[in-house]
Amino acid sequence: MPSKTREQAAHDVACVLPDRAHDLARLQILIDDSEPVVTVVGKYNHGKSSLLNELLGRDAFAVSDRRETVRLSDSVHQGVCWLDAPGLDADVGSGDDFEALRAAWLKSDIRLFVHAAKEGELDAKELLLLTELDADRVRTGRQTLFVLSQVDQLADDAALQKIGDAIDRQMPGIALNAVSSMRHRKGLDGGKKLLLEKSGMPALQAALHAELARVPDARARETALLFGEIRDELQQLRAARQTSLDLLRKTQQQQKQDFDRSLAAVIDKVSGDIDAMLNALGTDHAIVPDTAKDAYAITAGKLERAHIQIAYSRACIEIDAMLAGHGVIGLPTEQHTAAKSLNSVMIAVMGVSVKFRKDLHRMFCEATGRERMQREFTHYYELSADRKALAAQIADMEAAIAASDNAAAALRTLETRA
Ligand SMILES: Nc1nc2c(ncn2[C@@H]2O[C@H](COP(=O)(O)OP(=O)(O)O)[C@@H](O)[C@H]2O)c(=O)[nH]1
Ligand SMILES: [Mg+2]
Repeated sequence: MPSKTREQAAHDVACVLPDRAHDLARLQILIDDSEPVVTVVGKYNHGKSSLLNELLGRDAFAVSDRRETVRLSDSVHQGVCWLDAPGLDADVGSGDDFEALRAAWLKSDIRLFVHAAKEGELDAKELLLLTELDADRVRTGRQTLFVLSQVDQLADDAALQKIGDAIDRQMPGIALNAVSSMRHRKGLDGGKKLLLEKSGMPALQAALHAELARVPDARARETALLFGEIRDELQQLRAARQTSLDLLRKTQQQQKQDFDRSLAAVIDKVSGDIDAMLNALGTDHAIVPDTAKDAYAITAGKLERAHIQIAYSRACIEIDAMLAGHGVIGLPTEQHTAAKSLNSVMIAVMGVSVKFRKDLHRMFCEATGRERMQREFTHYYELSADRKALAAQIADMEAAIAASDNAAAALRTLETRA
């Protein structure tokens, strides 16, 4: 598959599972299936670069007493890619070193953990890394060979024994692979077989070759493992998202049903009240205008208007309380006017005009009037902040599920072409 398509597919999966970005990068390397990669890890100046040069049989990597290896450098030799990584104690917080370490970690099939003999036992940082590497071996099958380097710097075999014992107490059962790059080089240059043997390098080389032979199997296993883990995680996430969506939709439906019912009930109730009030009235005095001499007098017209107005207010208050209970409080912002007191759903639906008998009758006692209230309050209900937020949540969840499906398809693309 073109690497562009593959990158896009890996990206689609990582969008949904950002924590898997590293695994996906590793999978792409595994799919590439290039030469097995051997990486050195360990602290700086412990002889990592020298060791690689001896294993390769040529000076491919820079050896120095100073901090040398910052960038990752590689050399392909006899079907193996050798990677020289910066020292563990490199300033991992800063760009190059960190990138190089990350790349080394990502690419390597086999790690050579190098520890200089003269340093004695492992320090906390080395122990931690070795433990992590071991956990990674258990998970992905990638191997780490421990290498006790620069053993020529020890006084005698007793000193070597002592350090070996100390390290064994720290990492029980660990194979030491004691080597000296210096002896190996001298042995080669001088044609001294015994020195070559004593360098420990042939034994390490044999151990390494055995591990290299296992790389194809290990890679197949790791590929299957990573695909399996990611597939499972995608499925679980998809299922969890579907459950959330179902729940949100159910809530949305339930809320709407409750609202419809409450609204119908309150309209029934206030319509009944208004109907009873209107039926109990006698002659309509409200439309008889008051004259100037009635300014301070109580007239039948004023009483009638007050009576009607109070009944109407009561009905409005009951509806308003029901609406507030369902989160219908203000108007949607795009409907706001400069007069703040008018920005309410009650006013938008009921208007501000003074109501007379025929108005109340039309609004509350005729089917069309009640249907209009039901329809318009429902309209504002759906525009209320909570309802809109819920609708937005549902839309987000639907998008998340679509992304999950997209990721699952992308993973299958990666898997079938792997
Ligand atoms: N005596 C001795 N010195 C070594 C050996 N291997 C490396 N060195 C020296 O240790 C220093 C650091 O080596 P290098 O390979 O650059 O270490 P790195 O920083 O871990 O890559 C250099 O001066 C090397 O010459 C060895 O086996 N014996
Ligand atoms: Mg180096």
